[in-house]
Amino acid sequence: MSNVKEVRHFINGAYVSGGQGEFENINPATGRFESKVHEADRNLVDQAVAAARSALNGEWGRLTVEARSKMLCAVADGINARFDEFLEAEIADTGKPVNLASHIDIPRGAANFTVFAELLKAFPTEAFQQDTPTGYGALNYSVRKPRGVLGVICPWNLPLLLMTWKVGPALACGNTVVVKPSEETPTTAAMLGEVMNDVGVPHGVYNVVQGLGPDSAGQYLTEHPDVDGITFTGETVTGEAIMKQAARGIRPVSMELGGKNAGVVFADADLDKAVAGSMRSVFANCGQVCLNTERLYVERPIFEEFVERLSKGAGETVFGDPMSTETASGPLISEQHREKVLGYYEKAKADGAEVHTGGGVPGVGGDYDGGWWIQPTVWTGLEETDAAVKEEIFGPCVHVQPFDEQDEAVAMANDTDYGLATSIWTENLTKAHQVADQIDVGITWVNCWFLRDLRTPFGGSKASGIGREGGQHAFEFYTEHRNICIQL
Ligand code: NAD
Ligand code: 6OD
Repeated sequence: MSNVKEVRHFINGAYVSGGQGEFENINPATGRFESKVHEADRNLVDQAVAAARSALNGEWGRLTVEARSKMLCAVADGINARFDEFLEAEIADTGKPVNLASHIDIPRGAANFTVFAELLKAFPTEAFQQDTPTGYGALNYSVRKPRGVLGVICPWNLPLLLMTWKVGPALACGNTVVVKPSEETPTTAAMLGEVMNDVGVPHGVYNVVQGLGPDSAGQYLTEHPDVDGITFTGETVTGEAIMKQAARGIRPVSMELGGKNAGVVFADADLDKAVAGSMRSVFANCGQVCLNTERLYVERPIFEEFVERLSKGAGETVFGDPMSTETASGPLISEQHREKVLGYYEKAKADGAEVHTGGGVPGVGGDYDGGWWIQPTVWTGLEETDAAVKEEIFGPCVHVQPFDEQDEAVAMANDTDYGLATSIWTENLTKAHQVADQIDVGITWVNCWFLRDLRTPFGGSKASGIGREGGQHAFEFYTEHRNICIQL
């Protein structure tokens, strides 16, 4: 028997093999083969969608909110009971450091079930008694129905967290799902199927098809005529393709897309906090969080000191074994992605950037020399129109630009097609409120980054997305209102 680890589809409560071939899952920290992944064909996607439809029409659709809620809390407990297994699988697929995955990815992945399970129980139904002349004395009430069978398409940067962020509310609302995890990070989505079985989630409620995007599982799923809606997180350009694929049959989409996020640092900021916070907002997860800052606008009196301290911090980054608590940065996700990011490093230099730190590939040593490591990089001196300042890079790099006036900083922060996130650093509350009001993004942090209560809305403006997920805002996508009108 072969010792090769295989990652399969999970359909109707069981692992399923086969499809239109296989692809390799590579460990980004070492560049070595991790597992063989089965790639779904149209037939397997049909099977997964049929299983989800049948589960929707079966026992799952008849469960009370209370019972469903209890089951989803058990899913969260099930993830936590196998915390170390999920942690190891996520680290093997992404190379991210254990400190990050154990504090964010896995616990938040589990919390995505409890939060939505609890929220739904308290969600009200609206009713209006029309006693105006136009209402003719009628009682109107609306109930929320599950949208149906949902296609869930996920990225690789926070695989379990961003997948459960959709599956949690989808199941809480009574939908059934077919998940297509990223081809780079297939493992934890498949493992979650085992947890679903262990806690008694009916077969077919949660299905996973493995594969790529175009001409593969992603496209087959999003084009599938029996899928009632698609929730997607990934690149803006992929979002555009998926919207076209979803247009057939007028299927609704929820889109969480890319960003080119700006941070604004005022001279009155607590500099220690602003530097430490910007270190996280720029370099966390090796710059592979949609919310990472890739542009910093720093008020001129503190500009030089800020650049020096940020560059020093970045230059001291510890690389190495992702399972070591000493390791601060993991690698990029793939060789192809590293080529893309290094391309921006070259382009920035050619465009005249001053490189304060980084700009290349670090020597990590030992087992890790074959991985997709990259140096955190700080630039100044670019034009606002240069590619490294305009385009989403999704790597550990930032351009820092001085400003003199608040309005100038706001104008530069807003001069982008994207509108996902911003961080403002100031001790002046009035200034913080003013700038938060003026920057056109879905989420603004003041003197912090990546703190968000799961009950609050999340999503982007402009090319960063359509719709809001999070808390009860997610119910707008995951349910449909049905209005019932009774003549009194
Ligand atoms: P991606 O768009 O390349 O891939 C995302 C998923 O879409 C993958 O599962 C992929 O297989 C699938 N896919 C690709 N083409 C498809 C098609 N034609 N039809 C159906 N599915 C298709 O994104 P990525 O590289 O995995 O992730 C990084 C990107 O995601 C960045 O742009 C980042 O900003 C964005 N992102 C956004 C958020 C957010 O919440 N706004 C969160 C995380 C990542
Ligand atoms: O956990 C969250 O709040 C969230 N939505 C994270 C998104 C990360 C994007 O890469």
